[in-house]
Amino acid sequence: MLTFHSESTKLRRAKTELNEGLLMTPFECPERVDLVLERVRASGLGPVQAPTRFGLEPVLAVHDRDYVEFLASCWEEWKAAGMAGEAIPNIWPSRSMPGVRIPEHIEGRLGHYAQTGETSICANTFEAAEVSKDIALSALGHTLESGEPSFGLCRPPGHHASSNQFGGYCFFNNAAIAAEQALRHGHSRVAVLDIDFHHGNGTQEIFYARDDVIVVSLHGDPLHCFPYYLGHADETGSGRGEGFNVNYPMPPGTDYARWSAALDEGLARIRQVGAELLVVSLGVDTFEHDPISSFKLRSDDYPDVGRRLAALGLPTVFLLEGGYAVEEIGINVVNVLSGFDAALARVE
Ligand code: OKP
Ligand code: ZN
Repeated sequence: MLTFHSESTKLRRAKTELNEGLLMTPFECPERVDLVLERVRASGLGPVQAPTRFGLEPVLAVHDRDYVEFLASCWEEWKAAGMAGEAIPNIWPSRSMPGVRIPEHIEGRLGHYAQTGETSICANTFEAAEVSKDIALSALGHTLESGEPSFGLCRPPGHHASSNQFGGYCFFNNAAIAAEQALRHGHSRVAVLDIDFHHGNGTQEIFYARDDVIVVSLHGDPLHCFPYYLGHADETGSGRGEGFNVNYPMPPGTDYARWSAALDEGLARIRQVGAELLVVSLGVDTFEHDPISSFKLRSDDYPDVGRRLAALGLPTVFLLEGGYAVEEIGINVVNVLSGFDAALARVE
């Protein structure tokens, strides 16, 4: 399997994440990329290639222009306003303020475009997000051309980013951008399968009213887990999108037996609707030792995840999302990918 990677994903190195009432060093750190890459190389998964540049047009196909412009200038505006630290959102228009307007001050605009308060914007956040989506689009391009699977070593991740808000370490929704681009290249139905521990609320929002992209997400129950407010089983899509959003919320402590049964159901649904291409939002924060999640998957479970995905028989693009047990992130990611490859080899 071909891996797409760029050192430029590491340009974002935020100093702060608001977690458990403390400003901490972010879990979503550049070292994650090094450790996955190291394991890709050591395992002989396949060649590593640099992404090509696609510009902002494919981004604007899923994100609002004013949101993209905000991300592009946020850090400069924040510094120009004389702020001492990183751009940490701390004020939002609330439900009790109907008809709010977007303010001019960067602090107010930051809150307007933020879902959550843990994610700081710092120098080069926009540049890293651009490279991350270029990696996703390059991986997609390779799979569209060759039919072969590919892996985009994306960072920052994307699945929480909605059409007009960042949050949960995500700025551009890499999986949504890739899925939309696959449609523009002639596919009529694409599946996004999100196996990150956290619900892919951004991906859900972007495609909620559509039937050309089916979104299937397995995640911690939003009654107990971030991002809390979306991801319930009865969120099934709207209008023509009814039935094309499929959520499998599962309780803290979920093990591989339960999780893989949900995976099989999700894969059956993807097969049933005739999806032609699979985009996998690949988070390995389902791992038993992940510091911010609560599922119980073991490193040895991940090759079987890859095998089950391969059995779908679809052209497949893997895009990295979460995974914060950095010691094991490389092993867990590459276990999925090599399990997938090994199953393909058996079919050929
Ligand atoms: C991003 B991705 C836990 C708080 C969670 C943010 C998590 C973002 C996850 N106490 N904070 O989906 O891996
Ligand atoms: Zn996650």
